[in-house]
Amino acid sequence: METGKILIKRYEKNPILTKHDVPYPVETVHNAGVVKHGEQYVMLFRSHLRNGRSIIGIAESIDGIHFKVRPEPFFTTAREEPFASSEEYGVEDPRICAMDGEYLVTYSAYSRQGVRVGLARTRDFVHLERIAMITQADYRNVVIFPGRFRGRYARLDRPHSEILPWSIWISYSPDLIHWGDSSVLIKPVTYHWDEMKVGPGATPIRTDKGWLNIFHGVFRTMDGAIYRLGVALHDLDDPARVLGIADDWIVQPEDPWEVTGYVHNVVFTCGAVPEEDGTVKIYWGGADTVVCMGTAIIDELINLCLTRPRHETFFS
Ligand code: BMA
Repeated sequence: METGKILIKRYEKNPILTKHDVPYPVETVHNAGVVKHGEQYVMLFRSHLRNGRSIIGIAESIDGIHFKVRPEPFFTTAREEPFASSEEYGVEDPRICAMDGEYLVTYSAYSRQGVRVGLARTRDFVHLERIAMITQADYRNVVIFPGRFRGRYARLDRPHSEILPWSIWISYSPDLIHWGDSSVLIKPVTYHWDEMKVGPGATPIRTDKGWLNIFHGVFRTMDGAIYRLGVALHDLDDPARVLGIADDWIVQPEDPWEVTGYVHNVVFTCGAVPEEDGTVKIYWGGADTVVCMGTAIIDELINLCLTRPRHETFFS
């Protein structure tokens, strides 16, 4: 593959959603999970309130670009146990997985216990049923694969560790509630764009060559951290087998609303929608302040993983 080719075409009228599109008071509109539901694209997005805590809003669109935000948030901090005590500081960064006629929503839940990941389900994006907290403290970024592997569900997630830099792990579950058989798959690489941490981003996309995993990576500079997006390909039948992790990032903060905002120099994805024409719409938060969208050709992202893979791993 030609090196240096721009693989992501930013939508020319980015950002596609800002706080001014929201009919209730919020300070930001960012990290968004998006899925196709019937004829519509449904977006669940994170917003900061003026107390600094986050809630999840919902917006709908016919074309995946122009979204209309509903008058009320989709969900906020739970009022009842067993969820309330895990969500008292807010809910963040929703991911949506379409499976078996329903949508599984994973989100980060903050509380005095730390950060955990909650799982909820909806069939219609009207009623949301919380299922369980599916991690202990110090986990974020759970994306569930829209498929089963020898009868089990699989997810990517990102525990925090003082010893191993923030890395992407895989775990399995028979019932979506109890998870285990965990192993680490993708680690930061020293003096590389993801040296500080990596974490799952969008729900993995099934392709005929494998699962396309669009993740984020972070590099620490003297001016703070820079969040970028990268891609990896996982085996279709055995997602713990990583077929290739692209050496290059695919999106980095460049537009003014990605470089400057609530947290500067951030592009952060929670969702991407594959289209029938072989393209994918990737949604990312810009500077934790607005929602942006770009398109890519899925085969080009796969090629990047396979033809320009990183050879060095954290331990090599
Ligand atoms: C991460 C999360 C994301 C956020 C990113 C950049 O740790 O909090 O929600 O987009 O930092 O601030």
